[in-house]
Amino acid sequence: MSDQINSLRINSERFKANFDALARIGGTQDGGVHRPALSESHLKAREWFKRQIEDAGLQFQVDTAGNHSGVLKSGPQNAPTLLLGSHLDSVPDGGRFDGALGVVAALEVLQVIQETGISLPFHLEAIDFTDEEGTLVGLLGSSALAGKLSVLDLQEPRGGRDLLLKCLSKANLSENDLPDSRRDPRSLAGYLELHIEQGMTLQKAEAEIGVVTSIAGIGSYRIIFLGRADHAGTTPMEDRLDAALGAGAFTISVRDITQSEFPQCVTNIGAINLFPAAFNIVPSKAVISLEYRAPESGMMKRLEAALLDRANMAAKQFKLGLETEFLNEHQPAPMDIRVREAITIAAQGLNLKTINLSSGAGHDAQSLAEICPAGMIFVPSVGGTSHSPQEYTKWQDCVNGANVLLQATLRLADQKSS
Ligand code: HGY
Ligand code: MN
Ligand code: MN
Repeated sequence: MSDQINSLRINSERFKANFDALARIGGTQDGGVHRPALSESHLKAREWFKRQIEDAGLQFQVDTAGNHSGVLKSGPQNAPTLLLGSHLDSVPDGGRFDGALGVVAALEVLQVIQETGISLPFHLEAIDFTDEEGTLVGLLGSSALAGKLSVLDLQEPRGGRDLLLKCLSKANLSENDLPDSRRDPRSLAGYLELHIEQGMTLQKAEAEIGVVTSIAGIGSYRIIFLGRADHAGTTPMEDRLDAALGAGAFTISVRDITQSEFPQCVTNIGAINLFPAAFNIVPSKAVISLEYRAPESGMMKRLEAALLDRANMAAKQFKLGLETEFLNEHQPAPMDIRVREAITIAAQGLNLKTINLSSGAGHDAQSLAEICPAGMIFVPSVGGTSHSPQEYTKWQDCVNGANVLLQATLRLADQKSS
């Protein structure tokens, strides 16, 4: 590649101005953001993204899954498209870097390529995927684009069916049209995503860039223990059918079995809701939100079976009924070796230290990896903190990541042309 191309860098003032402007949309006191998928603040962030796209003279488009994009026709007429992007939605009271950094960096890369007028063997598209975080379904927009959204995903969504339908209609989307956002894999040259690591590996290794090797699979269940409502004052302890006991015993045993038998996996009980939820009533129902993650499908299946077995044991121990609702599962995804190479060479060209690492966090890249060559660039999270207002990445690391995204795009173009 020519020296002119090798020396191309992002416009860091514009990049920072855009990042800071976005962080103010749904911004919270302590420097985080609250932009749950299709909430008012998320829709405002999408409006902002659309304005940036149009002001930059890029072509705006939105598909039937609500994925918002800016397109730069940088290739020949029928060329495929290289997608660059991430997600503008956040977890409740989350951080301002998760997802947002990748979308703003993608926009910046398209603007630099547009300004320099370089022709590439593919078009470029900066994309914001709907509901990456699973407020509604999880990887909703990217699964739909990859043609992987199942009916079950929509019947038993993580956020509940009412919330899904309410939010879809607020965003003028309809569940029946979601699958129409599917892209023909032949129309895609690949997918690149810049993202914060959300862990400590880069910081511990004192590396500036992480080249992601694979993304963990994620499964979700609703686990329901059923007991009997009784008077909390007059019912002897030994006669109670207390759903809270089942939930408590299950919570502890989930942690125990994960650490003892599945050390490469993680599990999380993110919510326990008791009903009728009164001080003076023995809880008749406990509804648990369970998530489990594994680096490999076989291990994920074994972990799922072990967790359901523990739920049965907890129910038996306290003479409770048990209902288990499978919600959804995203398979572990290896990243494409040639995309990893492009990222590594790009980072080395910028004299940045890289390490290879797997991702415990889920990402839209794991949907895209099912239909095209996908890769991810990580930058360090200070203290590994994420999904929290304390999430922080040094600005120089953000600029490094965006420059690697730019240079990796150019290297993929080089690979494709040779
Ligand atoms: O939950 C995750 O791993 C991602 O942040 N959505
Ligand atoms: Mn994310
Ligand atoms: Mn996240």
